[in-house]
Amino acid sequence: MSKEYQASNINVLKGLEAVRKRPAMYIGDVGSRGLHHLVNEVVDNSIDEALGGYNDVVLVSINKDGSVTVEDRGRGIPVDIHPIEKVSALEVVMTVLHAGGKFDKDSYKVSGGLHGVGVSVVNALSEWMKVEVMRDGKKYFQEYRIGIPQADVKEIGTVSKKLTGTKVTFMPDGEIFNTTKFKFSTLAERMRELAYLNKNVSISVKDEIEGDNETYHFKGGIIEFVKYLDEKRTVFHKPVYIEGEKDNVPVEIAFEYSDAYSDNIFAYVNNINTHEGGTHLSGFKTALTRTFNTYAAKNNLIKGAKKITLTGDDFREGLTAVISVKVAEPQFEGQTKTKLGNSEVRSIVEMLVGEKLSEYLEENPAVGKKIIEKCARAAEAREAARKARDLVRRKNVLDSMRLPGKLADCSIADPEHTEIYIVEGDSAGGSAKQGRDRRFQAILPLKGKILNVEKAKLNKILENNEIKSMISAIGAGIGLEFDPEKARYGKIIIMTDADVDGSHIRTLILTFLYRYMKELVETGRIYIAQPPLYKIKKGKEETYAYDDSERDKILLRYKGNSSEVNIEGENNLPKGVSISRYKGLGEMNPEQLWDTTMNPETRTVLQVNVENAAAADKIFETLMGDDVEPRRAFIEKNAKYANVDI
Ligand code: 0RA
Repeated sequence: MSKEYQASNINVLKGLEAVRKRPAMYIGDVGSRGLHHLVNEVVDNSIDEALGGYNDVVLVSINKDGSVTVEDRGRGIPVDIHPIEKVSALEVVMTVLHAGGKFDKDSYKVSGGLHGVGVSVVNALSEWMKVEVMRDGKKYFQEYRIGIPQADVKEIGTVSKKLTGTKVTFMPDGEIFNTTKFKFSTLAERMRELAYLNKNVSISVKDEIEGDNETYHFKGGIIEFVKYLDEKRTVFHKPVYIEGEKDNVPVEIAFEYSDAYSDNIFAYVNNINTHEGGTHLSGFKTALTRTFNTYAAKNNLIKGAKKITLTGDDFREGLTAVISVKVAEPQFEGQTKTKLGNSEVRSIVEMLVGEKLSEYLEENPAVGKKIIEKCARAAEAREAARKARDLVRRKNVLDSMRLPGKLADCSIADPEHTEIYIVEGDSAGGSAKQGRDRRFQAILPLKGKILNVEKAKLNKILENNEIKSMISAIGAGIGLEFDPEKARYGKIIIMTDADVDGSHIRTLILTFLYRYMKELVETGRIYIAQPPLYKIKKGKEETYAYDDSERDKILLRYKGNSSEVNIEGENNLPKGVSISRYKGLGEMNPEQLWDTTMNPETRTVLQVNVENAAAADKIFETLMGDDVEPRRAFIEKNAKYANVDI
């Protein structure tokens, strides 16, 4: 059967082959990110069913064998014979590129970015895949290997007529992916986000290997989302909620103000986080500024000796907002294809927000007054900060022409090829300066504590010496004026000791970069150096181990596999072998530092990425906010990942 099948479906095979040949074109990359994208792709289909009102349950499971199952209670993929392809529609959806959407024109299909490539792509990249469909009182089944059906769709039983749905199980192909290990927390974060954005759906995730499980169902939708985002902040009022639809574009917005200094606006189109913003976001911002200013003027709410005009920035300080729009044919633009381009959406959002927010303010004057007063205070503070910054500028400290004295710059100027190591402590800085390749590696040692930017006003931040040197070394400004094009280095590598202090300093630096040079984080230009934890010596031979398991492997090699190694007692070390644990970078001489941590040929660096911006925001808030207890709990739970895997 299989051979005959292949011969008659040559186009299908060609399509699947194209996906396997260039997987990155379809799913972004073949690392952990691309791997998790497979799950999102299947879940998107279940959510599409929910958007149509046909589904309210999604179950995601990491199975014991490492495969993933996504199950829903939607209509079930149709199984009737497809008029053109002459095979079951189920088989077409599972094997033909972009077939899924063709059945169902009315729904808000996601057609940009990396989403919406179709389940067939997941199928093509899976060692095997199994699908079960419940429809019309029957249960159907089909199985595939690297996308190729192993038999026709088969009826395998009967179920209650009312019970419909789809269950897809797939094993990612180890020949395609660098890693095939799914991470519960990555899946759970996305499912939580989806549950906030789709209030009618209950989404469960479980990990049969690690034993984790979570169920997310938020009846309050994005109202609960903003509350969750502001959980650790002091808020000034209950969330404002705006909902409406115009020209077939449903718009949903929730926002509130807190005592935070930054703004946190998360804008979604068809459940995709549009990191780069776009017309929906600009429509919202314009309406927010205009409506509040009109309201303030009308009610004479801005007082004080000199009348200040409130700008958009003033109305966004401390603002936490979630914008969610559904667009039938979204155009995604920008570097990472996460910027909405549809121009009609700007005026739709602008009009809806203008109208509904004015109404809201008329009905809730106390909230209106609080917000205006808060934003007026923000304007005053901004004015003070501007003066402070001008003063600093005049002193030339922030001037990119004047580099910090501690910086050992590299000789190449092209950021394409250069990197800067931000190093904890002068002594490690000294070793790094001597050990580096000075052509393309710059070293900036930082001494003492970096200010916690999560808790300080901009003018205070600009007074901090360590922060000033980072700003001028990188040379691209900060905050609203930050211009990633101007960054003097391609990679920014944070190198701190492998101890608690080092991890704290690393988090402080990351927080600063995330809040004030966000694009660098978003475009993957921030890295974390990985110095070794142990040096193992036998005679003249020295080996480095970067974690405990690596250390044990090396020891086992020295000992031979004859007996177990117990490193707890030094006495049990193999004969002639000694171990030293590095306490800090300063203990390594320049050559060692180069060999183990800085040589691009041999080092490992961890790239910091923001897979999920809402989760990252929460992490920084938890790590750097006022409450000690959640921070302690978080660090204990995530000791290894806390600072890296944001
Ligand atoms: C094509 C057409 C219809 C539904 C689906 C695909 C569908 C796909 C997936 C993938 C996972 N869960 C899914 N649920 C549904 C429309 C069905 C109809 O018109 O009855």
